[in-house]
Amino acid sequence: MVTSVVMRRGVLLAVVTAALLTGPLPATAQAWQPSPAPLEHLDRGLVASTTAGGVHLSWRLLGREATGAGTTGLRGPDFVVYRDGKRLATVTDSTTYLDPSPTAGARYQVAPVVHGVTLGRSKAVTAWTNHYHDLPLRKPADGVTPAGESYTYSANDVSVGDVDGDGQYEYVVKWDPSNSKDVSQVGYTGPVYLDTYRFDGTLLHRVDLGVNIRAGAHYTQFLVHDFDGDGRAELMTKTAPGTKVVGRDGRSRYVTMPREDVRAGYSHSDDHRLSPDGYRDHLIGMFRSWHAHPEVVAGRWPATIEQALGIEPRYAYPLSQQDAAALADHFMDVYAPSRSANNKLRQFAGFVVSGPEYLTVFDGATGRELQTVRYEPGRGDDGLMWGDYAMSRIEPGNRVDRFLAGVAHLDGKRPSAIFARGYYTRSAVAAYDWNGRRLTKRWLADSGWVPMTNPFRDSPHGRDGTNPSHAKMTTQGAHSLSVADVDGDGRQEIVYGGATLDHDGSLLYSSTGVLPPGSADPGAAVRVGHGDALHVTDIDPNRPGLETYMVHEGARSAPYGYTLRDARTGEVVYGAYSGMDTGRGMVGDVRPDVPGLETWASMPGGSDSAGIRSADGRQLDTRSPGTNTSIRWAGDMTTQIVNGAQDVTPTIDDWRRGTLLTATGTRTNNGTKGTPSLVADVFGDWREELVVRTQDSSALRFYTSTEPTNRKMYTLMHDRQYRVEVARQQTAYNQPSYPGFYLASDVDWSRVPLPSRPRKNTATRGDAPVKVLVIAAVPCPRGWQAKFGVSVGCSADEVTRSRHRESSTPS
Ligand SMILES: [Ca+2]
Ligand SMILES: [Ca+2]
Ligand SMILES: [Ca+2]
Ligand SMILES: [Ca+2]
Repeated sequence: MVTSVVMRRGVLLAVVTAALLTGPLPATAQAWQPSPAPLEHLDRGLVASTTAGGVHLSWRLLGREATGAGTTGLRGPDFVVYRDGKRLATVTDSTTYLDPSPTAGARYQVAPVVHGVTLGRSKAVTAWTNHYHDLPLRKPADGVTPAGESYTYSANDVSVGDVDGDGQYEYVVKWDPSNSKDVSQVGYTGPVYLDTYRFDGTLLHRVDLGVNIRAGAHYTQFLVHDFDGDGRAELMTKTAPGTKVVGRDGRSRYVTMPREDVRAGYSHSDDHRLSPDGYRDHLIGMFRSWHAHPEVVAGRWPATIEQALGIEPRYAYPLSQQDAAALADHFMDVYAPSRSANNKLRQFAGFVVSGPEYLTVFDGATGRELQTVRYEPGRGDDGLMWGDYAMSRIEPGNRVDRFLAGVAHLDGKRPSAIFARGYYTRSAVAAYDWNGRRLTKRWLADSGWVPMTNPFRDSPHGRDGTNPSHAKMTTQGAHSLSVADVDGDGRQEIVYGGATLDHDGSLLYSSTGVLPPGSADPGAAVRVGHGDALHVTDIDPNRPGLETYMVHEGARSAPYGYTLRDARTGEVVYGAYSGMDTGRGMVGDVRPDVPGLETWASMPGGSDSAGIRSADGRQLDTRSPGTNTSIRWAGDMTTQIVNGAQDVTPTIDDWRRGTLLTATGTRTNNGTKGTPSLVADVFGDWREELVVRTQDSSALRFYTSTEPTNRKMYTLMHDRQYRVEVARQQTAYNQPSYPGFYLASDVDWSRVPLPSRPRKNTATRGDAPVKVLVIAAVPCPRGWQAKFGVSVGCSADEVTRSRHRESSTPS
């Protein structure tokens, strides 16, 4: 079957075989690999930085410009470099150039040369006055909490998207108050703001999340991505009553509350933050309704609070206000401290455990609210059902308020937004599609509640949830998530720590291991379990497919301190028991003399140091590099590490060569995590920029690598996995972003996928090849792909603009 598409006077006219329009798609058509999503439309990304040796220029090779493999990089257009309109050089083997004798105020441009024809020049740029660029920020005013504590702001995580469709990224900056909290820490926080800036520092809008969203790494996960394919990125995040946007006109507008919430008496002036007295009242209310709790009614929980707390019967049920108050006081002053001296519930303040929870899509350019829906799943309670009262550490508002977010091409075509809640016990992941008009839920993968016999004394971690299809998702999630096509069918999966959700939301696998001698329960088969660091890419190019490297927190209850697993099956390739919380781990090409990416984990205690391991598990060194985050900085495609945390100046360090950059005057974020605001290929060549805040948060500082390179590679943002990994970098404990293929110093260029050529479908299909005409240059009009089926693709590409290109769908 042939689908042909012609372009006439700028209007797309589709002439499609009648069967496609009038009848159901033939079986073979339904088995076709989905058309890949259009590549993000990016401009040339030319930047010029001033170095000791001259002006260093760096620009993008776009995904569709790469035409094949060479010896040190991909083939593609040569580039002519212009200075003040005059031809300066032609660059063939990279997308960088050093002008050794620059003139003051010179304007640089580059233009690709395709088949001997010089195509359009990029926008002209002048050199930065330094080797870095500062984007000035508008720091929010200091504030004071209801408890009288003052707080200030510093710039925190950053995400990027082209919000206005001009091919240049804008920067969404999360402002973190100095009193932001981990979910286990009590106290009030200042509100969180999300600012959107142009690269020149123009503030487009500010989202003020308001008092009902607590500040901290686990609360606000913000997605910046073009979800509807109109070429402009949206902003999606969890919101609440009181969330408003301040636009460029200075006017502020609240998000839209569902009518039923307005009728129920909620308003944007609500303050649901608990005071210590408020928490006592909350507990009294919880106890007063104990007899009616579904778990009590069902006989799964003790019938009385006294039974649950292990004390003699004292009161009649339903509890009176007075009796419930007496029990609440007993709980806070006697029972809780008896479980742990750290249980200081009289000081419990600042948490939000009631009130509506929303998810809002904002227009990226204006901040206009596009749609607000209820956040799914809702908290249900203050954490009681989530096990927050069950363990020795009583921490209401903890497990219930663990949020993650990401972007995934679940259908192989359009990106969906992923918003998750919970990973220690109940674990739920929701996928949403935004089509420009409406948010629709694609699926909700939910483990269901983890059953307990007594919510005040139990060990719910590692126990199956009550939803049979996703029961084994529990306790596997990490403090981040990864998105990768682990089974090679063109559709991306959600790697939820130790478990992976298939593109349709079904549970692909949940990894387990056997507890070794010396562990909590030798011989038992248990989940690999939660961990703080997660990396998914082709770590070992000699093994088929992608691998997952993760560290695990379960100590003596976890079969491994770290694992390298087959990302398709979840089976452990190698790993080691640690018996303690193994908190950090990283992968990267730090030993170019050894094939594959190396792996290393922090195994506290000294003698049990994991050191550096090769991709196939051989120990290469007993020492290991840092674990805060990695960066692609060197010209030879090895991996460097960003070091520095808290008040330490960040550095970029190479395992063999030492410090390559000291980012004087800047700081990393998130305390000991020491994460930059962003590490991503946001402009210039394929290398990653280091984006950090200045020490006083007056600016975001961009460092771009000026190390010489002879590697020619398209922008990593044109790799689908890398792009969505950047979108999720901000989530909770920031993790590096990886492409969906092996990319390191010993890369086999013939195995680097070319975005201009659809990849072979590795799934077994057995269908005959089908001719498909792909139109380059025009983003698919909304709904167009759905209308004409999977056989038609559109893309944006400035070089092949207005050309028709024929390609063959993979068989
Ligand atoms: Ca833009
Ligand atoms: Ca959009
Ligand atoms: Ca897949
Ligand atoms: Ca592999």
